[in-house]
Amino acid sequence: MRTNDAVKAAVRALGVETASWAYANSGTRFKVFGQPGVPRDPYEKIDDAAVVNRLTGGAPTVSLHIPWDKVDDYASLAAHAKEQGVRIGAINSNVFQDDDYKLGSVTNPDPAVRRKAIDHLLECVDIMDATGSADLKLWFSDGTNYPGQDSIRARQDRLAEALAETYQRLGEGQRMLLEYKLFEPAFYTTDVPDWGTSYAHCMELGEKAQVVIDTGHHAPGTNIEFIVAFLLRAAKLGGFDFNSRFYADDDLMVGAADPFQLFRILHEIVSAGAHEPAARIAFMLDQCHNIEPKIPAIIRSVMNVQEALAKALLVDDDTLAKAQADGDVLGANAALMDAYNTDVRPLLAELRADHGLDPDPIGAYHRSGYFETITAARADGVQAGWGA
Ligand code: PSV
Ligand code: MN
Ligand code: MN
Repeated sequence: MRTNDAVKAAVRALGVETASWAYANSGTRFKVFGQPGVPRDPYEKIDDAAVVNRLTGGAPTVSLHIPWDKVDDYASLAAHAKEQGVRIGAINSNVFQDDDYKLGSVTNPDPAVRRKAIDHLLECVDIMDATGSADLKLWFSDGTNYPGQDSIRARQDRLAEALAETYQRLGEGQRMLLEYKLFEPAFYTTDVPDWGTSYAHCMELGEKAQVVIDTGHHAPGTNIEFIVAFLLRAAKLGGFDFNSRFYADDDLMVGAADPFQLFRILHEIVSAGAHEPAARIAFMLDQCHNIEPKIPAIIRSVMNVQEALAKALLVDDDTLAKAQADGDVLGANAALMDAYNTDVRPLLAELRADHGLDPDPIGAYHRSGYFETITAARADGVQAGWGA
């Protein structure tokens, strides 16, 4: 059983990666509600991410999405991040917004469209080089809406070709993280619909290719912790896009809908030692804060991951292992539930205080005056939104 100090040290070492687009205005396809103080450009998104990192002590990297975060000079953006005490995390490609991609990007039947899409993926690796990012995160909206629309097998061949060319471009220490999603925007077939498809392509590519699990991208009732355990065993888990969902890809705050699921996922992570930075699991957030204030929502999300991790670290491994070996079903289950039902908030407040942080990061944010400052400073100009 870990001591409280060991739990605190492990939580302290966890880096949750926040997403640049979560600081921008977002919405559903029905409406985007603008909020005051929202960043106008990628530099201001990084400023907000740095505030989350300073207040939580646990969000040292920021994912970018290209071209939403397009700038002239990526090295200067990375230097700005460094000045603010954060780093650039994953570079997310975006081959889902151009008119050319109506019938797909890398799996489009038209070779010229495929070329354009692959060139964008290669450009994202250039951006990784310029920013020091180690991860290329790929999500493809590619698929079909109607039976017979295109050959499912030919599309897999095109996907494999595009991935192979991009994989070849990766440098030393760089990874390709392939995300899957059950459906949407394609409604009949999706070319990377599930972890098995992503895993099979990653296996074919080599060790720099790993699967990323977006917790909102499964059919209802899917056992995500099983996927986590399977991929960890195969050394093919690259990271997470954390969020919560009630129905489909809701992109709500992680740990809001189902904190117990988050705990179960992190229990699999901890039992494989994969929470340690050396395991290189990217704990990313992929959320949209459509109606709630963004920065406090992201702070809440980081805290939710920290709380779930602390609970997972509190599982008494020896008791659990003995109960499992003895076939003691209730004892094994109790070992998990005892940890889950522990209130870890005082321990995490203590951890923050140990490191000179306010024990209450959201209260500290409200007291800091940052919101009033950005609301005044960013009153002019165009706020960044989904797709900008
Ligand atoms: C797709 O639904 C997705 O989860 C991918 O990660 C995209 O890059 C992201 O959402 C955009 O928010
Ligand atoms: Mn995602
Ligand atoms: Mn998604």
